[in-house]
Amino acid sequence: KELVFSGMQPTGNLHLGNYLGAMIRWIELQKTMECIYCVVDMHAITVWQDPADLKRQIREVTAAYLAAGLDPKKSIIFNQSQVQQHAELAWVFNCVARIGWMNRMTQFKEKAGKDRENASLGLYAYPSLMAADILAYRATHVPVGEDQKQHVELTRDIAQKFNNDYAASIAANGYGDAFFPLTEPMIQGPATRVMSLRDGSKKMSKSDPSDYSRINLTDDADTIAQKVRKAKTDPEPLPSEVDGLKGRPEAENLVSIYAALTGTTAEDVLREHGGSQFSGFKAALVDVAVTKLAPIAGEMRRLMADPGHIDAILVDGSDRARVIAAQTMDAVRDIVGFVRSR
Ligand code: AQP
Repeated sequence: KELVFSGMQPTGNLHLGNYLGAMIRWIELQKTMECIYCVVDMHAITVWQDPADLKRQIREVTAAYLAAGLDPKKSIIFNQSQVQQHAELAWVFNCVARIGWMNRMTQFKEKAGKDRENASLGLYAYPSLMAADILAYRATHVPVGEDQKQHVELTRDIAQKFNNDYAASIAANGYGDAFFPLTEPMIQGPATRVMSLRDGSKKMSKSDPSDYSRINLTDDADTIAQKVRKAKTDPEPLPSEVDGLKGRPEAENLVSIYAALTGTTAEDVLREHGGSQFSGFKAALVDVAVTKLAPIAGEMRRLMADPGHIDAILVDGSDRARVIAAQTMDAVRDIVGFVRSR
């Protein structure tokens, strides 16, 4: 059975990269597929989070999901820590995954930086928990931005090794040939890697110290306009063909953002704006960005005024998620050889 799973970390400052790289696709997918969208709070604490801030950020990410158009009646929306099977399955996967696999993860290298000895063990094991998030639901599709491709591939490696190592037990317990699916990453659309507005070689990120590097989902119209106006560009006008964007990462980034916001392609954008100076193109970009994002920010503010309502959605989503995850975990206990009384 096909099932979609994805999530975001409640680490503050949800930005245009999160929205265009992942969320915009999630909203489309919920129209035709069964979808589970998680606020991955256990991932968030792999780096220090102030407890009061974390609580607020969990509700803020949930509010962003809802404001952007995720429907809790259609999709399951919940926070990870309320479904304990994620942590349980992650432990089993820690014993399936190999240290050598983790050593190849580029996100760990980037996030741990030079002081690797001081990074949390959780940050190192992050991909194993992510595999558990996905496979607790035996999800077949994971819509993410380009930066998460390596982690979804690792999820497939873990699923494959589990299926191989336990093949005899999977069959003996009546679970067929393979227990876990080999999940597909869905990396689609014109903006799978949105770059920083200050530096076209760095991805737009929550943790960039410069707020001018990103457009936050909570930015008001004036702030969006200011950030777009200040965005780094080169002196040439826009090309009329996509080929002309080669070697011009900042121009390519703004064109991709425009295309993703308007549901078109870079070709379409250049057909309309090729030959324009950046001043004119940026003004058009501000218009489309404000049109798309201002209502989301407004709705987020409205939702954040009633945290009880957000919490109720998370409790309901967690209850629904737990039913599925518990079935998977019971089967995993049988397959691994744990004795269970219920
Ligand atoms: N710049 C981006 N372009 C496209 N997609 C992006 N995503 C993140 N940044 C971009 C996608 O957003 C989803 C959620 O990401 P996450 O919350 O798990 O954290 P992240 O990837 O670590 O996001 P950040 O903003 O880059 O956080 P920091 O600064 O803490 O590292 C994922 O689907 C991701 O691909």
